[in-house]
Amino acid sequence: MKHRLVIIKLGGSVITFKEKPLSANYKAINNISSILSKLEIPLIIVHGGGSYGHYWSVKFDMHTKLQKYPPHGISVVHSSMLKLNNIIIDTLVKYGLNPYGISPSSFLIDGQPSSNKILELKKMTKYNIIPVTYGDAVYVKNNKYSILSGDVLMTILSKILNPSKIIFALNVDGLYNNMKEKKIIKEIKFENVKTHKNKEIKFNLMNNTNIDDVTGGIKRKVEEATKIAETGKDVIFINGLDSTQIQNAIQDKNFKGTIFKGKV
Ligand code: IP8
Repeated sequence: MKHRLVIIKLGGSVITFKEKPLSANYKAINNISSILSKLEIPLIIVHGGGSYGHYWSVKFDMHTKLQKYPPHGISVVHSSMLKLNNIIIDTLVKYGLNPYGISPSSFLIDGQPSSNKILELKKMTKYNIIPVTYGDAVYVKNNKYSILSGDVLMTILSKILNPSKIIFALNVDGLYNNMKEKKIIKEIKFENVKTHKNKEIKFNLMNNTNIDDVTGGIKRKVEEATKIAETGKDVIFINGLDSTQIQNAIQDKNFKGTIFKGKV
């Protein structure tokens, strides 16, 4: 097995039906697990909350802001994420893979990433384990919590682990030029987004947000991709409901989607 780490975020809209509370998309999870089982690649999976975590976060008015939240809300949001994580873990196991569910709280100290702990995740992949972490209600300190998005975890992990590939699997074919034409942008250059050279792209990317998403939908993904691209790494957006695209992206083949090119 070659040691080129891939980090993939399975969006909540891929692994759940977002409009139907507490409903996992087993077909999508099976397809993805099946594809991953053929690839033999060191892998870390991050997944979103979809109709599990987001559903309960909205109900208990919990969001990314660090503050005191109702204890029952914290408990229920976390418990729903454990359930979703377990569905993913069980499916990966069914396909012969070796996933290991990891709560983000186990590698954050006072809400801040612990490099030592995070480096352990990469070590685990060397011995054929697939760490599977997720967005969650995380304890920070002084009885304060926040909803941490899996998208933010992507930035944290990418900065520390230096992966060879960073992939966001969405429920659409990539990032759209705008919401009217819905043309997929094939390539975005960090420099263009950062310098506002291409104001239209930046504006449209930042404004196609799903309001039901407590962590910020596409806007958050673009923000995190920009942070990752700033470190010189490319970020790929593909449709996770089309598992062939996951395979193509991982295997350096032509894929349908958007590549957000890292800073040169
Ligand atoms: O879907 C959010 O993770 P995301 C997790 O990756 C919760 O933003 C608990 C809503």
